[in-house]
Amino acid sequence: MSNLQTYIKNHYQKDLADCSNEELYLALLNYTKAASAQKPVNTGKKKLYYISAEFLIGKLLSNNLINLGLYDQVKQELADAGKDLIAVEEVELEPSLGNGGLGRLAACFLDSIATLELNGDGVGLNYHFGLFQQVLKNNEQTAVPNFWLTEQSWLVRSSRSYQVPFAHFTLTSTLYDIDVPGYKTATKNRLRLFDLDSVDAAIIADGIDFDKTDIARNLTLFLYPDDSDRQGELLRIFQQYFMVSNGAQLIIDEAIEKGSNLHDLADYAVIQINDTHPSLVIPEMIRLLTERGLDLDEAISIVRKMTAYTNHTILAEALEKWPLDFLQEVVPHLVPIIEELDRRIKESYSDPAVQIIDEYKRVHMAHMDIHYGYSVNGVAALHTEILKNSELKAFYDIYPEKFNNKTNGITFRRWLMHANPRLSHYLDELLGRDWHHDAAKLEGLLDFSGAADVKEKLEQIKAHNKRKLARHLKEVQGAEINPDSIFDIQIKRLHEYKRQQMNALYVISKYLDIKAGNIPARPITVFFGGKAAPAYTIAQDIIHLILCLSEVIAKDPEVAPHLQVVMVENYNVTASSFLIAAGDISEQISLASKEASGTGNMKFMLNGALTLGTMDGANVEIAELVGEDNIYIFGKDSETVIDLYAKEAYKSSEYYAREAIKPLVDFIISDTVLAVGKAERLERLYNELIRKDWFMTLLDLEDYIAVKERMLADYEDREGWLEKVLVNIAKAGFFSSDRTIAQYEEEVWHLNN
Ligand code: 26Q
Repeated sequence: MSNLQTYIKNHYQKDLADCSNEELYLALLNYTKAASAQKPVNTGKKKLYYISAEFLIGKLLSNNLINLGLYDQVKQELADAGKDLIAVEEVELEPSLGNGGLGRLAACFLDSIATLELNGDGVGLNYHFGLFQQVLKNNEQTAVPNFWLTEQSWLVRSSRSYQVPFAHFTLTSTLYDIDVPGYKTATKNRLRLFDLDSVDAAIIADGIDFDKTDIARNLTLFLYPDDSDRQGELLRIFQQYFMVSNGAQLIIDEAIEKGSNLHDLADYAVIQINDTHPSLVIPEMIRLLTERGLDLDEAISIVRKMTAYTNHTILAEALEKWPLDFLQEVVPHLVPIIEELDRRIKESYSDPAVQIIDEYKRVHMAHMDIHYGYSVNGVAALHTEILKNSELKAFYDIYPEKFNNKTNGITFRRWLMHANPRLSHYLDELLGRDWHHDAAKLEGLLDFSGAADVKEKLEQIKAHNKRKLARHLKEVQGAEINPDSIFDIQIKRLHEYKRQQMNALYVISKYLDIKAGNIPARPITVFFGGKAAPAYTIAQDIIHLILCLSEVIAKDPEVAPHLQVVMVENYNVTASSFLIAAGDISEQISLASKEASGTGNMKFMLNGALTLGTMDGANVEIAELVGEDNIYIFGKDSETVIDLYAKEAYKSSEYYAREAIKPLVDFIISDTVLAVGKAERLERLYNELIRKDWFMTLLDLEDYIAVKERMLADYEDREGWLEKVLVNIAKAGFFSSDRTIAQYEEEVWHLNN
């Protein structure tokens, strides 16, 4: 590849130094695409199709440059011409093709699959607006369409196109590809995103509302925020079927192109079903195979040999159960197949818990996946144990051999090299570069335990990243942040089980403490970031409370110098890179048993933040790795919580009555907060907490406050704190998604053997 300067001269007849950042971005986009176009795609016989409704890939320019080995050269060339790669990066719009953890996981996995040179593509949908953009106004969230598709982009329109039959019409798809270059590999993979040429943004009315019945014009307009309204559900089925029918046709075509006779399809393809959103691929693949002449028994047995399912949740409301009526309305040709799959199960098993179609005629998508796939995995050790012992016990009893754990991971290319270049370079200096390909090598950092110069450097790097975040937030939302304060960060989708409301109650307790004259040793900045599904009222109310507290505190001269609350607007992958590198305290405070894994917890650990968390999801594994001295654990454990649910024994009113808790909860509806907020929202949240509190906020609140206070006190022992930071970074290697993907290959996919 010629250098960038020459490329720009040849293609744009201009000097690099004379280009605007916009021109440089487009030049770099095409330069990078050209570089990856030169790489051949992986060609192994067997191929993985990672089907997912979400791929939260984030901006791609820098990461692709890193993976292509061009980053340092390009950065230097730009700098020589007085240009800044960071400023050029800002021109790129972030694709918002995901909601949160599950979508980001899929993106990290694509990076690792390519890096390990495994033959595997992502398959999904090309949403024109993706997830909504969050605008904070009057202390509330509003949702507006997030425009990200530009005329020139990473998408490459392919010539592949399929017919997808629905009840009353057939749609013709177009396939777009995005290259996924591995980290310094000879080969690449692709993200295959299906779309419809007829989609038309003109049908968007107000905000993110649109005519949900005009399928040909709306099918790939938006990604669904996780709890959709009733009429939206039909559209969700349209989207899911469109995704999997295209995916199944692609799989069959590519296998035939490589010589498959379809009887041997399972030697050519394996499908990973990312949560139940792509589950209709099972009946669709069976339909397509029988249409092509295979008999039903054989089609079922082939599909069973080639599909594997990942579960990401135990929350009942997030497990998809589609009314058979809905499927009849959208994809009637799948209904007899699903009924037959269900009939076979009912013939063998009498337990209603394992039925595919239940007594209310609802189709349990996860049940179909477990019966008709060969592998079921959870995403962290604790989560998989809960699936086996309670949530999916009836299935584990039938198919113990199908169950396996794959603890999630994150790609260190984005979450260390790109998000935190200073730390990344410093680790190179101390340890060499072996960790780039073998993350376990980070353990070498333990050799520097106790080294004062290393700790000092880690401190400097964190301070730099804190200033960088402060500058960024000043620029994008005008926030004035004290970079010398402790950065306490909770960034993730808004959900009651994640308990942002508990953190807000801590803020109240700190506020009242300061008002009472107890000044903290050092100022604290509490950052929140996250979107709430527009139809999820209580989550909106929690955002409202956070924003009100932020205003109350900012306007109180007694408190403002010591405490600040910042709600980061439109939290997304781009924002998270800044936040992750700058965190001191990583808030991972879900109700034990409810967070399947979490991946933000891993990102913070890798970047030298200490975890304040419950024994939930992957926090449990972090705790095991770093040891109890290097993590701050509080709250009831999962067994206790599961037991409380089983016995219906948790009464929030009993906790509310406690002396330490009542004033905090009451403050939500105090005159102070009501003066800046909406009574309806604040009262609803207050009532929810004292009457129901389904996710047991008040159960863990006192312990949370006590442990957080201990953590803040420990922060003042800088030597001691930085020792813990060092141990956390050293032990983070386990959470590389390269490790996770190697395990999927070894235990589930078997692409190379
Ligand atoms: C369901 C039905 C209808 C419409 C939407 C949905 C829907 C959409 C998105 C249901 C769930 C999701 C997303 C789930 C998710 O992000 N789960 C997270 O997955 C991470 C990766 O495994 C875990 O780390 C998190 O613990 C888990 O919450």
